Amino acid sequence: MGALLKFGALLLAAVAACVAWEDGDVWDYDGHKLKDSDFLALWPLPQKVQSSAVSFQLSASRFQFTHAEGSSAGSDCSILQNAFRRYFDYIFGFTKKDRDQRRRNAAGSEVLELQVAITSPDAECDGFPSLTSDESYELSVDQPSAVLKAPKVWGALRGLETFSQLVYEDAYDVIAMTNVLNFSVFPDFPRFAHRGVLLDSSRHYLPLKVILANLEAMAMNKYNVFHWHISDDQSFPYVSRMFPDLSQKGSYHPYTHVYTPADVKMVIEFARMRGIRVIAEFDTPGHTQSWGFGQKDLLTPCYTGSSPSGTYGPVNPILNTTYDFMAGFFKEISTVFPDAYVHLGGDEVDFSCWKSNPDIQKFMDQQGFGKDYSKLESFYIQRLLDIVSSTDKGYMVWQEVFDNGVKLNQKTVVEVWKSSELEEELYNVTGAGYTTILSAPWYLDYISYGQDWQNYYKVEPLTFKGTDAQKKLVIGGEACLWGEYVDASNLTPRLWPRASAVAERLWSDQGVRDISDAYVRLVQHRCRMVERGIPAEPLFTGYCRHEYS
Ligand code: CP6
Repeated sequence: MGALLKFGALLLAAVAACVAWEDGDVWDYDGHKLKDSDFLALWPLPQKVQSSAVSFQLSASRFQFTHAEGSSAGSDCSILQNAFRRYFDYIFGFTKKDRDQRRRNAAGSEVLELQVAITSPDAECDGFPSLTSDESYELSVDQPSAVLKAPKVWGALRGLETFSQLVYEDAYDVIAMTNVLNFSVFPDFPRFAHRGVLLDSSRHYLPLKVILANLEAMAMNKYNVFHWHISDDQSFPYVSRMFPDLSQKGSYHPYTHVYTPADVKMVIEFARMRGIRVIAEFDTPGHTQSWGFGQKDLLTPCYTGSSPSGTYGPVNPILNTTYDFMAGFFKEISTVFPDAYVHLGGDEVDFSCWKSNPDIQKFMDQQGFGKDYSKLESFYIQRLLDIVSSTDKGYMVWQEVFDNGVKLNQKTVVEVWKSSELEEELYNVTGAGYTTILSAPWYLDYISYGQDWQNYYKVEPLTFKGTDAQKKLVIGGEACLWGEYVDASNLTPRLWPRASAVAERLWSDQGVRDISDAYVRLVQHRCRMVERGIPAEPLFTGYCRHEYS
């Protein structure tokens, strides 16, 4: 890190007194020496950072975001227009009572605009982000114009976040609340393409407001996937047009604890504006108790001895009606959720109910499955995958689906969640040629005393043995916040800034792993989230200049 930055500093020799990241001095425009902690608050850290000793002023009354000449996006690009408004508010949020007239300094030290140039012919303004979206960007800060170049809007969004993180309040004049820029950042891009957060809206209903606030926080951390674990045993809050009884009877409350088609649309559009994909998970055949209330005969009746016990197990895999239902349901899902992938679950299937049911036993015999119930599970999943493939969607699955030997198509993403034999699993999944994402080390629903973010931060996804080709198949990871002990009252502070540690691991260079450097930046990043209205919990003792209120 240091060497790289010093090299960068040499390149910038034309600028007087260039400084390196760790040990240089930076001065503001009034000649005050700044402490590192006044400005070193980039999170996640860009691939390369070059700093110069020059800092600039910004003023709410003069600063503008503009479309650069020749950009393939203009003021009809809603993603950019929307982002300009958001970031203007974030940058100048604390200068509402704009005192900066008084602080106007000599000409030549103020950034008057950030010119945004989308450099490829198709900016993708009207598109949805995808696994292959280009999120790279280049930012150079100078006066009177800073320039942000990106091939696509997705990179521009990441660059706008970085730009906003370069702004800080001058530490030496608390009244004047001046914003200052003092960095040039050159090409930045993510290390991994899939950087997700899993939220669980089944164990507890999550109001729309909470989901949107967390999408906002995700964008601040350059996350790009919202894995929406929308249904599970406890409730089915998704309002299906084709099967309205699923939520009518399977949600915690049919009017107040559901996601209507309009709600779902809003989540998807809010996410799109921030370059975030929404991947819906409808977990089957296990984790489906709530589906049973609204869809007769979908679940397997369990038996005690020779009679039904009145309880139900996983989806019944031996009935044709099951597959007719799934075909209709996932056809709808494929039109409601625009992402190219849906998550089909497939985890933790409990075989005891299947074992108890005589019809299932008979079916097992007929199929020659013997006593191996994982073969029955595979039988179900295989048919489900064929159904979903016919809707032109790719799919993601939990690792058990791979472990059970189900034939998966080549673009399947296998999500590895078990921490025992994690490296072996990554080796096997990638050895079989499948892409994979990692969630095992990042179960944020686990809490403990102390700074557990450090454990998430220290994880290195590519330490498993395997060829370079295998390692390329690890396309990212997810921070999971399972919902058994989480609802609207505690979700956001439990997730942030702990998920920020994962975000840096997935975005920044492999070599970025200095815990004490991370600590200093993360403390400030957390305060920045707080200032932006996200109730992120503290890392340790201390204070923010603008506390949560
Ligand atoms: N719910 C679902 C869960 C979990 C999984 N699937 C889970 C399992 C173990 C732990 C945490 C969460 N709550 N549907 C496993 C992917 Cl430790």
